[in-house]
Amino acid sequence: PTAPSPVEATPGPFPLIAGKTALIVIDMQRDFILPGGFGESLGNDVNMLLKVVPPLTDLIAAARAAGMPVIHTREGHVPDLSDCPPAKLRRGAPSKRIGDPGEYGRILIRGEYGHDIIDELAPIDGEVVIDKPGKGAFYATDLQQILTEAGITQLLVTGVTTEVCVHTTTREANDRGYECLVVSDCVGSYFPEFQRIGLEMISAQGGIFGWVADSAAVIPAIA
Ligand code: TIU
Repeated sequence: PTAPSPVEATPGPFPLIAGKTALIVIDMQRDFILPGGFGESLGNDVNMLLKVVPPLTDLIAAARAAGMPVIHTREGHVPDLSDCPPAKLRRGAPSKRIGDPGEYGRILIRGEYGHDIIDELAPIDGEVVIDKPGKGAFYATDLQQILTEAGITQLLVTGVTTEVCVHTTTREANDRGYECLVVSDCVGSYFPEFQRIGLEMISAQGGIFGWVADSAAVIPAIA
């Protein structure tokens, strides 16, 4: 670990420490991002998420070049749905429910094409992929243990969606003592107003559960 390189962030500088920071990429899965997947079956316009891909591609490349760990997550369930609470299965009125056949295989089921990460952001050899049944990346996963063993205390948080899995994971991480910077152009929501307010909620009240900065501010600090 070297001295912190401060990132210009809201509500104030984020002390990024090389060797103690990981980049987490949440749920950049075909089922959320491509037409015909779970996201669209919920009634959402998936185009809203596609704009995250170019800046996130650059951020992941910068992290890899700097030797910063990149950790990917995927939301989904085992084929018999035994890890999916009935309440989650019944929720809402999607045109297709979790486990139903979709355009890319069974919706949000591990091992199906739609459950996997989009080609542009595919993990490379050696990167951790966390399969999670919930919205948060800590619930019912090994993430905390993996971070502890790697000596990680700070997270750069990216992925989709801002107000659901990104928020849940950032809140869970904050409660566990991690300092989290959410990268504003590398997180996406189906709802523009949730994107804006979701980011404001993180850094309000003096950074109540995190910091926010864009990739242009983060990339020079990790290079
Ligand atoms: N990954 C994630 O955010 N899961 C969701 O279900 N998000 C929605 O916004 N629906």
